[in-house]
Amino acid sequence: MTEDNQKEKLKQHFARRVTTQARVVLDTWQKARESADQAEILHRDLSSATEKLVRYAQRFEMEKHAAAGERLLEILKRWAPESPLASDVQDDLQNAMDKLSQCTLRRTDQDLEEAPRTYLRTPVYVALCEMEMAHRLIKQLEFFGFRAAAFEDAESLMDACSRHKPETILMDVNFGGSPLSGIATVEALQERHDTPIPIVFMSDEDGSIETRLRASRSGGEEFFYPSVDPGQLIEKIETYTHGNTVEPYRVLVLDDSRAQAKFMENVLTRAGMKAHIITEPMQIIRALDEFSPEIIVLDMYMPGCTGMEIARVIRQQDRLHSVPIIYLSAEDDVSKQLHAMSLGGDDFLTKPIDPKHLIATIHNRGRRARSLLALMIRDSLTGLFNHTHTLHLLDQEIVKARQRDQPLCFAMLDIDHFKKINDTYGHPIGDRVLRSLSMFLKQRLRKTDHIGRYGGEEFALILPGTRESDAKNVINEIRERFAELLQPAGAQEFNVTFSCGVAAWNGENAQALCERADRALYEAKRLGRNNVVSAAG
Ligand code: GH3
Ligand code: MG
Repeated sequence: MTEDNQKEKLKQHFARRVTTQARVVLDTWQKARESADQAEILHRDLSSATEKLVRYAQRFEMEKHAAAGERLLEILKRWAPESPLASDVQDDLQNAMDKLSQCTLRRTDQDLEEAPRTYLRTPVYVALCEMEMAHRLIKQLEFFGFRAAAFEDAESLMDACSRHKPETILMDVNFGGSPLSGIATVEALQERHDTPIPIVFMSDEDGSIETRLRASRSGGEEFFYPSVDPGQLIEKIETYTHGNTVEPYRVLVLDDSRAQAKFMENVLTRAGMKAHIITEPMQIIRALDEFSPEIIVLDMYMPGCTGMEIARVIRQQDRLHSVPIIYLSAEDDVSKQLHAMSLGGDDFLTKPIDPKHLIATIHNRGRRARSLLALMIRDSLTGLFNHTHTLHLLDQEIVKARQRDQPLCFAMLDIDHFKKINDTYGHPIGDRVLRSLSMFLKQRLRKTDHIGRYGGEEFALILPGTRESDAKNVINEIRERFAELLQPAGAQEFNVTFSCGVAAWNGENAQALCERADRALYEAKRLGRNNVVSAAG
């Protein structure tokens, strides 16, 4: 081993120690939040764990971890041991923890194995009459990267909720022991929060309309009767925990009046949207390419050309066919408005614009456009990108990788002996397996990665900015964890594995890259399945 090699190995070894300690800190924080001895745990355990983290991080020169740890210590010192935890201190602590978990999440060679994705999520609370079932479910949830906790009685659940609002609660209608006592607990809980907690109700005994109504009124988003298998429940829980992260709408505004454009930018930004403003019609093509807007707002009359002419040009491009176009003008002649709409517009707003009206229109159009787009580019069973869109994304990522001179990996993944799963347990269970793998991948890959359903039981991963060894490590970890996951099928359970071929981009086009990944996948199958194989160069 060369000296450099040795140094690198040592560095990795120590880096792991820092990330492990960071994990202990995050763990202690979570434990404290759910415990009645919160203050004591924070003062005693959290302080000492953090001190250790800072010491390690300084010694091994991991500045980000050191800074995050120091910030934590500062906050802890500010807070006197005998006083209760004030909400501003609690917020500061949470922010510092978020920072810490972010630096722990960074996917470098060193902390790849440690990445504790789960800490970024708020918990799912499980309130079922049968503790055994609750614990089984929690185990499954944890496999998917959720943090979950079970409760024995209404009191401890209420207590935990007041300390940490959960993302969702899975609730037995009769939780607590008597008929409908679960719903009563939820009613009491919701009164304490400004925004209701989404609840997934289940019942073995009572599916009557009266009960369903009462459950729904108390914030019940789902009602399972008679009770369901864990796979289905987890899928629902996934919906409620992911729906919250809505990306801001990207709105492109073309208006030749600088003042009007500025006003629009202000209104849109304040409403939490991403606005890109241009005042020169000839910049439109470039803005479309670079900003890829989801909604376009066009002024009707500009020097040189009209908004309607611009709309026609936009509509001539296939990929922009479904992007909503909203016209903006002082025009109040209805027949002219209708004419403008017939040329590819979706809405017409007259100046002066009422900001509320503008925002409402953009929201409505944007939401609809997103759901239409999702139908076009996503696979309906798994919600992943479909084959065509995956290839389109791969083309785009190749262009970016070339521009930025960055690595890029493409992986093909195929479930092992899937036909047998269908034959043994039936097609619906097969479908459930496909969804469970797709959720698993979504949970464990970065936001910047793209996941596609390439074919029946074949998935494709595009991993920008990733070297082959990193890609292989990440996928291998996913493979091992997925293989441990128990797939429920009625009273039975089974395990599923997948094989994968990874190819690092070497300057070739998308087709050649796919072919290499495909050959590596074939090789992975040939070598006995349940493994990840790198493509030949
Ligand atoms: P190998 O380990 O070699 O990949 O074997 P395999 O059985 O997974 O591969 P094979 O290509 O023989 O079978 C794939 C099966 O996947 C056949 C097809 O019926 C099934 N399949 C494809 N799409 C779907 C789907 O959407 N849902 C379900 N349930 N099954 C599907
Ligand atoms: Mg297969």
